[in-house]
Amino acid sequence: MIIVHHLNNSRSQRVLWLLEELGLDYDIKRYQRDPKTLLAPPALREVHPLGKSPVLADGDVTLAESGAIIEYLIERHGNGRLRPPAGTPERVRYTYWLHFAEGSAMPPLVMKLVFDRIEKGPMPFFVRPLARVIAGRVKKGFIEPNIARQLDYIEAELEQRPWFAGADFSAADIQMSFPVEAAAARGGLDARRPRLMDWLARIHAREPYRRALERGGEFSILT
Ligand SMILES: N[C@@H](CCC(=O)N[C@@H](CS)C(=O)NCC(=O)O)C(=O)O
Repeated sequence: MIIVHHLNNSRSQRVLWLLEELGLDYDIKRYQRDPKTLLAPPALREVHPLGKSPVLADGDVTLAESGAIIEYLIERHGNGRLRPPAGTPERVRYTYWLHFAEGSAMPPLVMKLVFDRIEKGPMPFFVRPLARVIAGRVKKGFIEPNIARQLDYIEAELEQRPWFAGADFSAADIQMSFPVEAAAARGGLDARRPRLMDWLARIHAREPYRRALERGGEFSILT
């Protein structure tokens, strides 16, 4: 039996969605974020030393890192589904977006979350003005321009094809869902980028996406 070690409001939602798309049986082992720190509970470190979610267990395989989990599930249980054939331009794009999601798209979005919290979070009153100035400069000078450039780029790509790899929905769309949802929640993605908004509406309308939400429980992107 496949087991997903699933943290509320986290990237492991993508793994549930892929499992629903593939119609596979699985169990969920649930973990709750600490309400103050938002970190995963120490119990997750008993499953994988880094204590992050998702972690997948399938027989004697225990695997972390959502991109690796997606590649593993597609290879082991996909039977050719949700991945374009090798040697095609679609496959090259599939691989690219599968890596882009965590390698390029997420870092500035995580920085946005951290620096927003520095700006708003509790701290001694005498440090607050300085912390706000520094956070504001890093956001304006580095984080926000990077997010905007990435969103413009993705928007332009989606003008050329309906799904990330090409004409067909693939697991690359599943992997890209977290950064796009995170950009909508915290990075300024809105109707000014209509292709991205349309892509979001299309993934939200998929039956397996909805089923994964029902099984996974609470899912909202941290802001
Ligand atoms: N690149 C990793 C990131 C894993 C990660 O940072 N997961 C977050 C949830 S979205 C987490 O476990 N956060 C809780 C913590 O760091 O304690 C992946 O794609 O799986």
